[in-house]
Amino acid sequence: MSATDTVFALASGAGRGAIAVMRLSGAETGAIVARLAGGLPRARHASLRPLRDPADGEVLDEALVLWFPGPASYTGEDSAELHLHGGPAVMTAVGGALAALGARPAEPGEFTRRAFLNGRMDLTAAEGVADLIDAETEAQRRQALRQADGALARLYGAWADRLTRLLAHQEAAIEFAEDDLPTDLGDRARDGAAALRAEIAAHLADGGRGERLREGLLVAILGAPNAGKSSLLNALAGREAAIVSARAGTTRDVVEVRLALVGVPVTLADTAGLREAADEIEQEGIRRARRRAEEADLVLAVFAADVAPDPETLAWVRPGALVLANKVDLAAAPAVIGGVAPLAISARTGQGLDALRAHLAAAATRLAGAGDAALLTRPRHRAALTEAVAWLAEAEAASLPELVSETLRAALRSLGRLTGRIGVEDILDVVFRDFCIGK
Ligand SMILES: Nc1nc2c(ncn2[C@@H]2O[C@H](COP(=O)(O)OP(=O)(O)OP(=O)(O)O)[C@@H](O)[C@H]2O)c(=O)[nH]1
Ligand SMILES: [Mg+2]
Repeated sequence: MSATDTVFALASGAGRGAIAVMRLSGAETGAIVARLAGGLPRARHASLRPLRDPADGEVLDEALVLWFPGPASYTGEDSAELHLHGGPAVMTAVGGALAALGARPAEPGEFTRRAFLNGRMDLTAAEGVADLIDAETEAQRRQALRQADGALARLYGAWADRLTRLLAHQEAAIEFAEDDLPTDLGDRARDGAAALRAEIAAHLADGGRGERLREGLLVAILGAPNAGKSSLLNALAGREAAIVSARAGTTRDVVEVRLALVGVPVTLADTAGLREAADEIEQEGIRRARRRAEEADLVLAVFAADVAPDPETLAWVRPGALVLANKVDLAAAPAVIGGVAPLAISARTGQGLDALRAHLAAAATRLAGAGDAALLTRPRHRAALTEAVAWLAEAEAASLPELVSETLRAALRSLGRLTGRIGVEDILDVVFRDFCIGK
């Protein structure tokens, strides 16, 4: 199986639909489409054609055929799209004909992989394409689209270019020490490394917002039995997702609902009421409640306004938690709970829920952003950039020119892994472009 095979795949979802898009890419695309559609249409123009079985000439479907000659195509190769009628039998028949004409079914992600291999996009943009397909909310869509469009590729590419130049200067200073080159090249490389390190460090100090937006936020509802946690979950979700009853200890397991808050995906987790439980199942439920709260980006600590605050929940009143006094239809909310002024709500009457939603929306924006900044979105990005920063710090501290060179090269490799670009040739290019060494 080679990367130069001509491949095909259904680009639209499986199942019945008005239209199904079959996509092809590879060197044989033109020949295969010409056989199937009785000639190639004009490049990048839609053309309605009968598709014929190569074996017996039977018409398989009337399709809109699009021909995208490489290299100005998504994959960089000759490619085509067949817009078929979206029935399973049509897709099977056309797939069979494509296979008979020498194409093979594509692997998952193979079109985008080819686009990367052919230099049409870097790794971060390819990840953006995957995220765009998975995006559930507005803010996620915005973030993924920016990344697919190359926002991170441009940022990291520009850093890699600067680093390549620094390295080239440093190497030139070593190699051609006797020649007629500026004498402060070494200092310039070190200063440049310091400036670049500060920029990358600032990019890393984003509070993990891009990663959180990609993953979604976890909000855990915690409180004593009967405080009204499940009632609150249902009120926020707008449906009866969790069982509510007057019996303390109703919820035994974690009950989760997915919501979108200001375009940020949020998993809201209702948990078992915290107390000294004798029952083994309830104990396990409480263990799970605590674990979920520890993982959460935000904890909603729920107290019932008509009973004294319980010590178990009070222990969770800490920075990052939102303190709620529920059941304010039964009793006035205390002025402070655990040193914090609680938000007064009633899951039953709906009082205070708009204010709570506003608080949650503000927290979501603060923790995850709105997807309109070029933020790193994956642990992989963070790891590579952290590594680059460490190498740059070493470059600044190094006294031997060869060591500066070596550490700059290591920093460049970290950035290169991030974007999937950068080889030694890039450095040679800069050396020979910036300095007219020899002829
Ligand atoms: N009056 C009033 N009753 C409420 C309110 N919220 C919940 N309740 C009632 O309080 C009781 C307990 O509610 P749940 O939502 O099951 O409480 P919980 O915190 O999930 O309880 P556990 O699952 O046992 O931990 C039920 O009878 C609810 O109807 C409220 O705002 N006002
Ligand atoms: Mg409950």
